[in-house]
Amino acid sequence: MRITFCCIGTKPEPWLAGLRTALPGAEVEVWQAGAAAADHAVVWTPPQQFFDEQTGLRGIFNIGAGVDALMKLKLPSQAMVVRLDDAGMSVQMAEYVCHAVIRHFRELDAYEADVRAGRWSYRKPSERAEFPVGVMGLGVLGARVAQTLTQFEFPVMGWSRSLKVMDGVRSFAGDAQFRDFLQASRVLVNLLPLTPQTENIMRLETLSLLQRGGYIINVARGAHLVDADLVALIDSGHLAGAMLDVFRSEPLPVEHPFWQYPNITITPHTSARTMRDLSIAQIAQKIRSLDAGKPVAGMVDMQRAY
Ligand code: NDP
Ligand code: OXD
Repeated sequence: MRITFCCIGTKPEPWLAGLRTALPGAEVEVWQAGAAAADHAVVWTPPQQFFDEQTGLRGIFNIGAGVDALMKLKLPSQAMVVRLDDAGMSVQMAEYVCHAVIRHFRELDAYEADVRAGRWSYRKPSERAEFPVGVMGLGVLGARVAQTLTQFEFPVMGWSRSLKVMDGVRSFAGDAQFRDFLQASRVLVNLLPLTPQTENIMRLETLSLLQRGGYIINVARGAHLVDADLVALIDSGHLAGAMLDVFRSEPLPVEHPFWQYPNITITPHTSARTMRDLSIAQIAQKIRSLDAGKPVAGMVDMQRAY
């Protein structure tokens, strides 16, 4: 079996070594233009040339959960596209989002500023009931985040394409219930895949439906959010602020207003990192299952684009 590795921005050696150990007998090499045809590919944001040359692939294994970059390319039609399915990311996402919600709810930035200014001051505690959190996307990551948030006794809501049944989480589904979901939320967490249906989903018209004092946590993709609309709603006082991990252009350009904007906290696409060893083990297992004709978790539905 031949596996080709084409992960832009990723140091290949440890992945090659890990895949070779996990799949003894497989030939695993970094892709170069003109390389021999492979059976499977391990990829992250590969160029179109990669797929133009590697037309016989049976499996394309993405070393991330989001496949939006792949969906922009023309892929070999017979190849199965498989994404990472948690692989250590859901716990990180739960940590990051709970941190963001609690930091905002407990006014920890304001306390920090007070302390730095030498002030020993108290703020009136907020009521949890007044901070309903809505999670967009109740898939592998969103479900874990929503469940973890219930531990802190926030009212938690979730929105997805299909209705979910989750303890302590009020579920909304489909376009028909989107408005009700937004109106019931004050803090909005985005964990949707980026697809033609979800691009620009956080814009003036939708974010205006959040309860006053709303707060945005975007950990999915930058193109879900219309940046200027977020700024306008913070300026108008409708939104209190945002914590953003993902951006339309990454790294965030130096001149972008988010770097310095009051009440917007940014992090460099780090909310849930790909864990190499767990990912290698998962991909190796998926390759074995695919080759044995067994079901593979995390198979991308090309019609839905996630
Ligand atoms: P999943 O595919 O498991 O979950 C996607 C969820 O979104 C599902 O609940 C799905 O609904 C819902 N959904 C999709 N389209 C729509 C729609 N049009 N309307 C309503 N709901 C919709 O993905 P993951 O949870 O694994 O990952 C989510 C995203 O997180 C990734 O696509 C990626 O962009 C981002 N990500 C970001 C990282 C970071 O470091 N910032 C790291 C990892 C991922 P249903 O359940 O009904 O199908
Ligand atoms: C992913 C990511 O999609 O890292 O896994 O953003």
